[in-house]
Amino acid sequence: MNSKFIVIEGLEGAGKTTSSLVVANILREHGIHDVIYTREPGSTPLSEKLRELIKNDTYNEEKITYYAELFVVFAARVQLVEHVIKPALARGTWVIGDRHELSSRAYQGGGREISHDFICSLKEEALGNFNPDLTLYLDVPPEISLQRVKKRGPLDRIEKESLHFFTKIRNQYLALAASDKQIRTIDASRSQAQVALDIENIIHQWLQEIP
Ligand code: Z5A
Repeated sequence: MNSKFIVIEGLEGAGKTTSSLVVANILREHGIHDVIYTREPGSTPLSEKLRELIKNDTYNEEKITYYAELFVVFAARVQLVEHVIKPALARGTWVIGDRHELSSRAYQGGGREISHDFICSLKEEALGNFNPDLTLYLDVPPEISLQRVKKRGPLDRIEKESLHFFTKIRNQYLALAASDKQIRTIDASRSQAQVALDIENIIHQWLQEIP
């Protein structure tokens, strides 16, 4: 079987980091041990710098514009895909990604209301037909996601946005997931054990279906 790119998506605190370990365990049960983890924005030296820039909110009151935000997350993604993900897949390593392009369509498209067509054309131009093989979307109401994040410590620039902003993002995630069979939606407002069980079932079944 060729190596694959599996992405985990969702609002902050949805459980993406926790779930990537669950995915790796299931792959291991299937004899797949050669796995790397990525996070977006991040996971290359330059992309990690861009991550710091996008999460920070102190630029002497200079606001990051919505388009600047979109271009920064895309710049980080292109670096990651070209320097890490594609080479990994080419040498037979599986990749588990904490966020990918669906995040831009949800946050910058749904949250910031940048045109979906524009984001798709940017993606086509920068990454062509490179896409994840499977996306697990962890669906959680923003009220719950923000509660979990607040327990963790100080909020970053994006986490300080309003509930309305995160509601728009969630609605966009749900709409995009409903229209794409490659995206599987999981109710992540339940316990970690229940979420893990769903992930297990989805991955087991998906692996059987791979030709
Ligand atoms: N961003 C963007 O705007 N556009 C883009 O294209 C991309 C990103 C790629 C990345 O931040 C930010 O960049 C993000 C979107 C934006 N901004 N915001 N806000 P990040 O990587 O730092 O944050 P994150 O991706 O949202 O990760 P996170 O906050 O670490 O959340 P998580 O990985 O989904 O959750 P977790 O760490 O696994 O769990 C969080 C806590 O909840 C932890 O204490 C767990 O024990 C607990 N948890 C997890 N699952 C459960 C369940 N089921 N029940 C109870 N408690 C749970």
